[in-house]
Amino acid sequence: MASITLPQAIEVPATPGTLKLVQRERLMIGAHIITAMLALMTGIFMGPFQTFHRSPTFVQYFPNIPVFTYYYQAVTVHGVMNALFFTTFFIVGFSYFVVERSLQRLLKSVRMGWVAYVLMAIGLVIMLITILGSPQQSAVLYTFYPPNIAPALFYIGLVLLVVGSWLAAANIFLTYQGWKREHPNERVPLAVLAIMVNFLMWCVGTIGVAVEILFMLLPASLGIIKTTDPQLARTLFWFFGHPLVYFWLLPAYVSWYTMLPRQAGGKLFSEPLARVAFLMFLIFSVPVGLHHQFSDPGISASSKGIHTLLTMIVSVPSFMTAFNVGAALENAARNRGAKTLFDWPFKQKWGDPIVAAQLSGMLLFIAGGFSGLINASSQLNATIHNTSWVPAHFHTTLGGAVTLTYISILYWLLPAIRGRALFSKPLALAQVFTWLIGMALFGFAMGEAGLNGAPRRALTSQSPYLSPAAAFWLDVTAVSGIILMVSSVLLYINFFGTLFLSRQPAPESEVPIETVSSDRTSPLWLERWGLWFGVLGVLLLIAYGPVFAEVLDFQEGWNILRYMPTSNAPMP
Ligand code: HEM
Ligand SMILES: [Cu+2]
Repeated sequence: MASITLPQAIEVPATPGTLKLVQRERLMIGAHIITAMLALMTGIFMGPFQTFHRSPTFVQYFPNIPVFTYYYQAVTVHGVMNALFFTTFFIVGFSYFVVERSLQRLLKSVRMGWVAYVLMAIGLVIMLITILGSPQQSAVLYTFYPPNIAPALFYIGLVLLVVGSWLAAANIFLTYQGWKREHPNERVPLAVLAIMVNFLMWCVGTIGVAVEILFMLLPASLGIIKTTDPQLARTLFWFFGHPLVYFWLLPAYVSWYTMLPRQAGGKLFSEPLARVAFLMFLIFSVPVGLHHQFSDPGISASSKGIHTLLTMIVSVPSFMTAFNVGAALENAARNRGAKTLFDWPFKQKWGDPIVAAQLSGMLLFIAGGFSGLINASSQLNATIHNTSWVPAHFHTTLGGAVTLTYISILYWLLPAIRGRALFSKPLALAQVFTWLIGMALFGFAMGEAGLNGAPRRALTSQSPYLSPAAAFWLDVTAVSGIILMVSSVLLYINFFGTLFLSRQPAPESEVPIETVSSDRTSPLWLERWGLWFGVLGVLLLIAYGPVFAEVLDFQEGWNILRYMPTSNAPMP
C-alpha cells in the first residue's frame, strides 16, 4: 500500500510542474467543503430551536423562544440545508479528493468542476433567498412533493443543485475512464470503486426527482399546468429519496473501509468482501423506494411486499460492513494490546477525535440501522409512520453516523487544504462526545415520543391531544437540543479557528488514502459497470414496472389530471 504525505498543497505526481493548477484543485475542494459547512451551519442552527418549540414545558416557561416564528419555515431550512445542500457539497468535494488522491491524477476537467460548483452554489443562494423571503409559500419541506407547491425559484434552486452534481459525476467518471485506459488490468482502489458506485447510483436515482420537478412541480408552480397527481409525484420522489440516503451513507463507508483501519492502527479484514458490499448497494438501493409509501393508497400490497423484501436485502451489505470493519477494529485493538473477548472496543483510540468521531457514528448507526429495519417492514411501519420515531431514526443514521463521519473527515481534510493544523484537538474531542450523547438522547427521546403517538413535523407544544408520555419525551428531546447546540458551537469554533486563527502548520501527516489497490484477488469483472447496470435495470423493471402502471392509472386512460394543488403550505 503506497501512501503520499501531504505538503502544503496537493501535489499530484502524475502531472509534474503544474503546481498552479494543483493549487486550483485545492481551492476547488476547499470551496466545496467550506460551502458545505456554511450550509450545515444554517441548517443546524434551526435544530435545537425546533426541539424547544416542540417541547410543551419549554414553551410554557419560554413562550417567546426566538429564531423563527413560522415552524415549517424552520423545518424546511433545516431539512433542505442539512440533507440536500450540506451533504451534496461535502460529498462532491470529498469525492474529488479521494479520486484525485487515489488515482494520482487530476480531475478530467477543472473547468467543468468549477461550472458544477457555481451551479450548485447559485442553487444554494436562490434556495435560501426563496425560503427566507417567502416563508409561507416555500415551506414545502425537503421532501417537497405536491399538493404543496412552492415558488418556482425553490425548484430552480434544486435543479441547479442536481445538474451541478451530474456534472461532478461526469467529471469523476471521465477521470476514472482515463485511469482505466492506462491501467486496464489493475483493480481500481477500493475507495474509488465506492465513489463510482455512489455517483452511478445517484445518477439513476435522480432521474425520478428530475422528472417530478421538470414535468410536474415546476410547470404547476409557473401556472402552466393547473392540476397535479400527488401519488405519482410521491412515487417519483421516493424513487430518488432512498438512493439519496445511500448517497449520504456511502462516503461515510469509504472512510470506514479505506481510512479508519489505518487511522485506528489495524487492517481491513477483507477487501474483496468490501467490493461486493458496494456493488450490492449499487443494485439494491434503488428499487426500494416504496418503503417510504407503505401508508399510501393506490399502490398494491404486492408491490409494497416486493420493496420490503428488497429493503431487507439492502441491509445485508450493511451487516457485511459491520463485520468487515468491526474485524478491522478488533485487529487494531489487538495491535494495541487487547487480549480478551470483549476488551477490544475499549482499546480503541478514543482520544483521537478523527477515530472517536467515526466510532461514535458507528455506535449511533447500530441503533439507527435496527430502527430502520422496523421502518422497512410494511406491518411494523404502520405503528411508527409519520411519528417522531422517523426523525429519531434518521438523526442516528444521517445526523449521527453520516454527519459525525463527515466531521471526522473535516478534522483532517480542512487542515490539509488550509495548510494549518486543526485549531483545537480537545475542542474537537469535546464536540464529538457531546454530539454522540446529544444524538443518542435525541434518538431515544424522539423515538419514545413517537411510540407514544407524537407526530413528526408538528408544533407539538401546541397540540391539545398530546399524551402525557409523549409530552415528557418531547421535553427530554429539548434537553438533547441543548447538548447538540453546545456541540454545534464547538464544531464551528474549530472550523473558523482552523480557517482564520490557527498558526501551526498542518502536520506532515499521512492522508489516509490508498493510491494503489493492495487487492490482487478480487475478480476484474466486479468493475464491469455495464453488467451491473443491466442487473439494476432488471430489478427496477420488476420492482417499479407494476408500480408505475398502477400510479399512472392506465385503466382509466392516462389520468394525471386529478388534483388541484393548493398553493400554500399549511398555516401555523
Ligand atoms: C444540532 C443538531 C440537530 C438537532 C437538534 C435537530 C433537530 C431536529 C428536529 C427536532 C427535527 C424534527 C422536526 C419535526 O418533525 O417537527 C429535525 C428534522 C430533520 N433533521 Fe435535524 N437536527 C439536528 C441535526 C441534523 C443534521 C446534522 C441533519 C442532517 C445532516 C438533520 C436532518 C434533518 C432532516 C432531514 C429533518 C426532517 C425535516 C422534515 O421533516 O422535513 N438534522 N431535526
Ligand atoms: Cu429509504
